[in-house]
Amino acid sequence: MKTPRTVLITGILGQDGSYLADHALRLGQRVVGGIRGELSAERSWRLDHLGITRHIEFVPLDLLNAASIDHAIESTRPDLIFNFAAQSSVGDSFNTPIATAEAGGIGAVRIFEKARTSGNKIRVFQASSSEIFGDITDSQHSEESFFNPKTPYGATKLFAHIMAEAYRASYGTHVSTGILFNHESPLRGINFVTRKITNSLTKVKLGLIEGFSLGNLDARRDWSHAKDFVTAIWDMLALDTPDNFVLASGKLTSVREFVDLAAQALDIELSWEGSGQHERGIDRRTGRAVVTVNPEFYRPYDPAQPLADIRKAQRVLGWQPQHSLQSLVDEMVQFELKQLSPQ
Ligand code: G4F
Repeated sequence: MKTPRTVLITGILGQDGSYLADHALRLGQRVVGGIRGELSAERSWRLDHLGITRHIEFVPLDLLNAASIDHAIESTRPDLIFNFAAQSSVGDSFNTPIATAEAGGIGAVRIFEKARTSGNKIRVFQASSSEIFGDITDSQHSEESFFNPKTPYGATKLFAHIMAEAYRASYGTHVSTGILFNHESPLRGINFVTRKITNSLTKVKLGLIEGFSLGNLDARRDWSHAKDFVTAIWDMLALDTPDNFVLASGKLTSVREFVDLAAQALDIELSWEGSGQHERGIDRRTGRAVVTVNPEFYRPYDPAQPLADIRKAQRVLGWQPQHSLQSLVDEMVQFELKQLSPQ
């Protein structure tokens, strides 16, 4: 592959787009961020935190608007496109199935189509998701497993995933996908459970709130550091043959266990009492219930996450994650303490 010069990132204001931009800049690439709407300090906080905003060129790009995609690609002539833009919350997808499908499904195909017809031999990365597996009971899930999504988000991601394969098979388009299990960091949105926990528990520690509520504490997820994923994602587009890769840690942890890890990092002694909607996490030092369950945060459908088989990414990409779950939680908690502590 010729050395890439121009990298176009959709969703550059999100967690994955920001870390990928940082990675590409460190490698000396020209980074273009496709953004919908105006850039503001409120929206660029992740890039600002990484100190890279001024090194990025921004171009208007709206996945709902084919003309804006055409213009973004024609005017910047990328060698590589990383498509992270989507409505990325599974929970929100229950309330916004059409918007979720339009941006995450048809929007992805618009990117593939422009990459195909531009004649520039553009390589594309498409962010797929472990939600495409749905409820399946195979012991481990790989790129070859059966897909059976049941959420609007999972169904949308599967459509884009299969379209990526169709573009490869039908047109020879260089589209790779990452079947991404949960990946977190201090740059995670507060609407996702890990960041909600580290942020809320830090506020409890600092006396800013008395407690907070969660939904399904028994839900188990495979949580990795988002930084570990972007290195693998970058390497995917260096392969001569496009392909699909599962990225994960291979270990499942419950939401309750994640709360425990965050509590330990904050030196809060937590014990659990009760069950179901009446379960509570008690601060043993104060006797206060700092975590309660609120059914408002339950989902209409919350498929169990399967165990991931990451051997292909390890074998083909030589990928080895660098962060443990404990180090991820510690980093997230340190970030919250820095943001929330009085100056
Ligand atoms: O953090 P979550 O909202 O992430 P979710 O739904 O697993 O989706 C994330 O990972 C997917 C890959 O596997 C991505 F495709 C997707 O874009 C996103 O990055 O929820 C994790 C679990 C769920 O089971 C949820 O029911 O946590 C449970 N949970 C319990 N209480 C909660 C809460 N989730 C949220 N967001 N808020 C709660 O209060």
